[in-house]
Amino acid sequence: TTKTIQSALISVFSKEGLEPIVRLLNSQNVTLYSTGGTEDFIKNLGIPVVPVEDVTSYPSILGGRVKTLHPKVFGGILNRQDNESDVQQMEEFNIPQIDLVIVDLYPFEKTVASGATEADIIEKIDIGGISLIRAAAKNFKDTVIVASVDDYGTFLDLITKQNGATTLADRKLFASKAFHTSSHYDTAIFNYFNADETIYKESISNGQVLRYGENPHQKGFFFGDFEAMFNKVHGKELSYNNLLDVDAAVNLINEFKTDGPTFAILKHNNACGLASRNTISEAYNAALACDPTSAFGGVLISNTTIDVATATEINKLFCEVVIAPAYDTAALAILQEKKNRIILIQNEVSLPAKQVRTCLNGLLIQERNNITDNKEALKTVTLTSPTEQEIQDLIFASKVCKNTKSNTIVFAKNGTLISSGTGQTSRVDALVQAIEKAKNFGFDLNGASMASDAFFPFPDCVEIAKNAGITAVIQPGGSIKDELSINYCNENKVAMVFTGTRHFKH
Ligand code: 93A
Repeated sequence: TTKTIQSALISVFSKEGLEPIVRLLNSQNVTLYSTGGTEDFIKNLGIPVVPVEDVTSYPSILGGRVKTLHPKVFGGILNRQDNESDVQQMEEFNIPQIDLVIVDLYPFEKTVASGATEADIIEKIDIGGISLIRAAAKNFKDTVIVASVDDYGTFLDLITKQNGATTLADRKLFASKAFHTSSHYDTAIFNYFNADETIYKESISNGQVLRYGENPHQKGFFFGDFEAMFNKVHGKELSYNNLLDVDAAVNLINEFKTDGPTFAILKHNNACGLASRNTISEAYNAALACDPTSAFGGVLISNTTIDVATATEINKLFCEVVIAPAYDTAALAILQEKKNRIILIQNEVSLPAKQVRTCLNGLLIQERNNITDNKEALKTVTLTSPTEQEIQDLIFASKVCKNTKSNTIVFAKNGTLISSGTGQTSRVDALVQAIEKAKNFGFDLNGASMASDAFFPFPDCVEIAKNAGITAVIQPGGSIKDELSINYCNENKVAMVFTGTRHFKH
């Protein structure tokens, strides 16, 4: 698979940086073919070069629009050296082998940016060059393609070091870079033609048209395969906000796949109720008790089949969406009594590994947060260790934390979400909000566990938490002032564990 370059076709708009390459190729006895301006440049260096016209027996025609577009050129690039009939046709049609192609395309983007006229811009749409690039890249098994001035340095180093030879891996890497160049080039042309976004508007309407966006005055679309993830068995169309809540619900319940029966209630993408119990109806009742006010109009999700007892309880609540892996037949009949209630069966489909959102005039892309804190990852940093129950509650609270908008503080006890502070601009505000909510709904925080999505910059949070009754704390750790929080916990017999993993969610 290692091949030595014996012939090259060079056709570059900018001649900058080309000289050392041409000199090296010449010193390695490579036959050079070239187009008009590039040919002059090489000749002026005193290096022998064959005009491409000698290969095609055609002059450059139509004002240069057709120079290299010829079977003898493309045959030389695209022939498969291990294909008998290709080899035979090369001979039959007297096609010269081309091992290396170097192209620098017409500067389309620069021309657009210069404010040139449409006619000038159109002339700068490279046809032959882009075809040379795509042909050589396609045939990377036999051909080397250098499609950008940016790759000259790498190419020079490579053929110097390997004495004119390339490996299959080298050629494939250059091919990948070449398709990057060609796709970028065609995208720029598309963007120029689609300046008024007509095609973008057309293609967006291929998405699922939603009744509206986040608010009634905003248009909204969904792009995705909803049917692959859910079987909708009842209810009205899902709205933009329903979809966001369903997304949050699925992400949250995924954390409790291996736990016992677990039920969650979400509002505005955050959990306002969550509990794990021996039965799903107990879990539902405990989840609802967390914050029955917020649960009104919420999205409900279960990790277990919904039975009649649970459906009967759910039916007393006004809720937008119910999601579960399955429903007992009689339970489904009960839930279907409310005409608009959306009922979804969640299929076992994994979510994409990457998350995308718009940012300024572009996109932000990140890997999904795949770390779920577990017992093994916990490091006790205080003299007091958490009890077995507290360890379970700490992990439970941390899983909620990970799926709640930052800054957040989550309280949990005996497999139940007690309260949380969500989306606050300060951690202390989140903590105070959580304490207030717990009190409002009649919870006793004594012996409860606390999770924080990020470290405590000051010891104020542990102090306020301890005074509210918290006995165990989970947090990533990593503040330069960790020691102050640890000292406070030690003096007040609070257990604290570090996870080393931050769970911001913005
Ligand atoms: O007008 S083209 O699309 N027609 C062609 O057949 C063709 N072949 C190479 N432009 C073509 N090229 C481009 O010419 C190359 O991509 C390069 O940008 C330029 C090199 O021309 P010259 O060697 O005459 O300076």
